[in-house]
Amino acid sequence: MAEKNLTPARYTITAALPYTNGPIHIGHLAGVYVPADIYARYLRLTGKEVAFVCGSDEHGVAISMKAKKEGVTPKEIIDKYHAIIKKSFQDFGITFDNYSRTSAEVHHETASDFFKKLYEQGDFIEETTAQLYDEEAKQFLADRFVIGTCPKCGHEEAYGDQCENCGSSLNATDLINPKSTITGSTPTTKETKHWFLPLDRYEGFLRDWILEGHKNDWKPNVYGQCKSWIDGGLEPRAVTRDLDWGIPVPVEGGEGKVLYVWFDAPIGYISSTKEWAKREGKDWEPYWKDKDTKLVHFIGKDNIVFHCIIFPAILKSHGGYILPENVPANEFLNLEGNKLSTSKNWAVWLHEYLEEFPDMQDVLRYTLTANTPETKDNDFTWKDFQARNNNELVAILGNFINRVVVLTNKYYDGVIPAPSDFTEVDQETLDALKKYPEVISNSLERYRFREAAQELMNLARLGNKYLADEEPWKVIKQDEERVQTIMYVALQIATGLAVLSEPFVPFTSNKLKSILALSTDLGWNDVSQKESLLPAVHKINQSQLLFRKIEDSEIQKQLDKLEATKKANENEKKAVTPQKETITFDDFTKLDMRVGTILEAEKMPKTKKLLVLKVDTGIDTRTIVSGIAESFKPEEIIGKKVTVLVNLAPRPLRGVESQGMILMTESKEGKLVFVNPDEEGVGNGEGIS
Ligand code: B3M
Ligand code: ZN
Repeated sequence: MAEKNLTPARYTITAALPYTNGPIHIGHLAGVYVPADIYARYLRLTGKEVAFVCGSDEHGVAISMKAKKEGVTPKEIIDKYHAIIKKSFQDFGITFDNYSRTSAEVHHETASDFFKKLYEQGDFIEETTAQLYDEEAKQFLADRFVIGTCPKCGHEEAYGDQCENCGSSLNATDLINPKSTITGSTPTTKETKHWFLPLDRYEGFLRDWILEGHKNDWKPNVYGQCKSWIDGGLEPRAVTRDLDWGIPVPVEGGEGKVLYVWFDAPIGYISSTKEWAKREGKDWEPYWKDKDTKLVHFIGKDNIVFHCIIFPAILKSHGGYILPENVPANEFLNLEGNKLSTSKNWAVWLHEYLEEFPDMQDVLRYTLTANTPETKDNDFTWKDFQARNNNELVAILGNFINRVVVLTNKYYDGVIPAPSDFTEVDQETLDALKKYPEVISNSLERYRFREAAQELMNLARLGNKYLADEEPWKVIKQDEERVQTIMYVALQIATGLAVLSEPFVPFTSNKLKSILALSTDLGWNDVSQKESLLPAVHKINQSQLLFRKIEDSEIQKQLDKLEATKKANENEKKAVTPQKETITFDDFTKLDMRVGTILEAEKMPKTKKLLVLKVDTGIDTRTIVSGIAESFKPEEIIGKKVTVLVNLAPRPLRGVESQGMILMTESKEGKLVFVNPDEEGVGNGEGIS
């Protein structure tokens, strides 16, 4: 039975290692990195010893595929995206104690040592089996090199190692109707040796550790997935691959093979901790081997099987390691009602957001926290982003702070006034303030980040209500002493917000601390324990706006950007419509295509799409009706050279006989364009062959 760590000596917090096959988007942030950072910041503020580690996941087929697609080497791909990802995390205020990368030497060593230990202990099954093979590409097909129908849930684009729809871990040979993603061909099979982790042998351990030990404290979505896999029957999983990119298999017979990326990647957390400890002059082992360490993995739901079943089995096999106390996996975030997609560019990319909304990291942090997909998939909309900013950050938090600071400077030149006797309301308000560290802690300790952020906003609401009820701007006229007490109480709330907001909106918290000239590093629990957070005679600085209003035009610009992406994707799909049936050369020679010039153009009355054109075809001047009115104004195409199919049988269109066809195609944005011999010197009547 798992012993619950009531007062951990230290915390090891891990965040899923992002693949370096693309930048970070809001789905990654909402699901993993913002919650993990909030939790790590909060723990540090409560005085806990924390190792918050992450790094780039640089092996695996996803990298090889991206490299093939971009015509570069995998090394070039990982170097490009490792740098982009690492910088964007830094700029966004994600406070990893270490951000490493799995191409680092320390990781190759650590992962190889893990494999060798399990190999020497005889924990693997060494077996030659028939694996999927692409005869055209002369390559074994594993992981993302093959897609097919998931045998568990029927999802038609499951990968060789995992189904992202139901999260199941798969063997490629499990897929129904597999297709190579390299050539599109149907794979054959070919014998090859691999090393298998016999997950079935860990059933007893997993039942006890998870199904018994964590039935009350793991999130239902996580517990439920683990239960269904364990009840569904665990099978041996290959932990090596026939690939040329990855960590070479470090044992006899491993030539030309590498470690399966999901064998090495989670060990990357340990490597990153080692790298950090070495730099800080600390010992890494207590963070991974001491039972008084609390280990928490922050991941998305598609990584549950690897973090709750496979990696713990590897740690258990190796021996001497602690197991995760919790794996609070989140569900997925969608964007404007559609699934986020790197390949379709349907995303809000972090590095682009930081360019387009400079110094507004906290608006995105707060909006993503408010929409964390904790128990079910959730949706990010730009309208909600604007509303969260304008109606909560500006109107509640920003407004309260601004009033407190402006009035303190106006009445007392920024010097905190000494309070006289507190009224009952004053005392109730101060007592309520002192409860907030515990209120927010309760939410955070249960990984309820949305709830925690709303409780923080409730503290700002408390401040606004207190000022609105006490009305210092009116009372000042008849009772100056009373106002001193009112402003003193309000300033304590403002200081409480400066401290408790740091995990959620750290950039704002820093700004607020400098406005309040807060020198001491007040801790989380000081807000409930200290008699006075901001003592009388302390002098604060001038007010500065914490947030600015976001205008409709800024949101519209983002929506237009997504609309253009949607159109491009539709055209991408359209552009690959299957080729028509083959025709003979004789068929082709029947087409008589000539260069023509548009002499006249006018809209066809009562239609949206049709223009009536007069075209000089070099043979004659004829009328042609063309469905281009939504892409061109009549006046803008007079004189335009065009390609005309002149021997198309005439046909009546809305009462006008059209004698031919002008050849058009469509741009990625969905606009019609002329198939156009616009070069100089091409005369009308020229045949087009
Ligand atoms: N690279 C991220 C993903 O599956 C994967 C996480 C590894 S955590 C060890 O999208
Ligand atoms: Zn599935």
